[in-house]
Amino acid sequence: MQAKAAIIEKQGGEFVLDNVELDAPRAGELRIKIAAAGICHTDLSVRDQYYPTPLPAVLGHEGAGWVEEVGPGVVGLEKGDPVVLSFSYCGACPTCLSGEHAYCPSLFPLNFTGRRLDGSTPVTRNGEDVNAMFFGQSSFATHAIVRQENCVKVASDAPLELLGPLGCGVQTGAGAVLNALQPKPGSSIAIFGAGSVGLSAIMAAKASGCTKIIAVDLQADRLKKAEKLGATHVFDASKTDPLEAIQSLTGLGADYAIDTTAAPKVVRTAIDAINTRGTMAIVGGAPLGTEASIDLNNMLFGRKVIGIVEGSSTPQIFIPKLIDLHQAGLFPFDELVTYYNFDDINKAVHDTEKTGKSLKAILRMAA
Ligand code: CXF
Ligand code: ZN
Repeated sequence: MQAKAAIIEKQGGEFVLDNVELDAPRAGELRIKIAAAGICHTDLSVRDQYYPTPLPAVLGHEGAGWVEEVGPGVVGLEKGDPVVLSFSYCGACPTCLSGEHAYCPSLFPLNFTGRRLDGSTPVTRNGEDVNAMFFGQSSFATHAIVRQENCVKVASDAPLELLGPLGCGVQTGAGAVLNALQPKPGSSIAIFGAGSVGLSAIMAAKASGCTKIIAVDLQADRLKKAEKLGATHVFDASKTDPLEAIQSLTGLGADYAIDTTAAPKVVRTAIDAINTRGTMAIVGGAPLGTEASIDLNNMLFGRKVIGIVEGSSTPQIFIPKLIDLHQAGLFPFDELVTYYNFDDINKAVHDTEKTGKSLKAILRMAA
């Protein structure tokens, strides 16, 4: 069938809207009519080729929509079902079978090669292959072929247009706290970067009963939002030394720190900002090969540095929980969102990267 897709043609280029042809879903796949899709920083990292997904490609990995066609062998999903789309995992390896789907060793081939594992792509333009299956979904399009592992079925009255970002950015921040770090009530946590991932972590820290929730950023409006969503203390790193400020506030350092910036200097500060036996988590994706320094003696005293991908989530379990938390008023992630029409994708990117007007842009395909 024909679909409209936003294609990155060349490194650093704008999205180009064009008509493409979608194959029928193969075994284990579905065709989804996309309602809306969020823009995540990783889409822009791939545009810039910090990750080597080949171009031209259809990106987009925070989609939500309705099942339109079900391929052979798909279990538990039917035509018309509303779904949130998340990352792809194999579902069959020991890591997946032990419930650690975010750490599937096939995560890179399934999410970043722009192809199915057999090298094929379901998207063509004028008879030429276009790379797709980005995060198993390529949802910057009116329709997408996805793997069943990507799909999280949601209630028929769920606010579908809002939910796409739960599939990546929001679950990355919230899951780092709720699934991976699991801070005890009364803990202190410092969150570096108050973008959509950091703000999701802040809301989750509040929901977990953390009593010192420290946000560090360079932009006053983001810090204001951080305060609104649960930060108890905010530091503008362009005006205040965040390390000194965190040490003086906590005495011995924070129990937990999360870096969402993937900037080596910030990562180093976040490690230095934790107490002995504290844990610092890296959740942001840096260009391949990026390195950061550590103070070896500091590490001797029981400090831990861990990487957390996609909030250590099993999307089919965690996303419904986030929806419940949202409905209970405990996770107001709608506060992050600005909506755009699909045709305005380049404006949405501009507002995300250049003006800071948008914390989490959502493109409406069905409008
Ligand atoms: C990505 C970061 C790079 C590894 C896969 C997950 N996170 C969100 O887009
Ligand atoms: Zn993402």
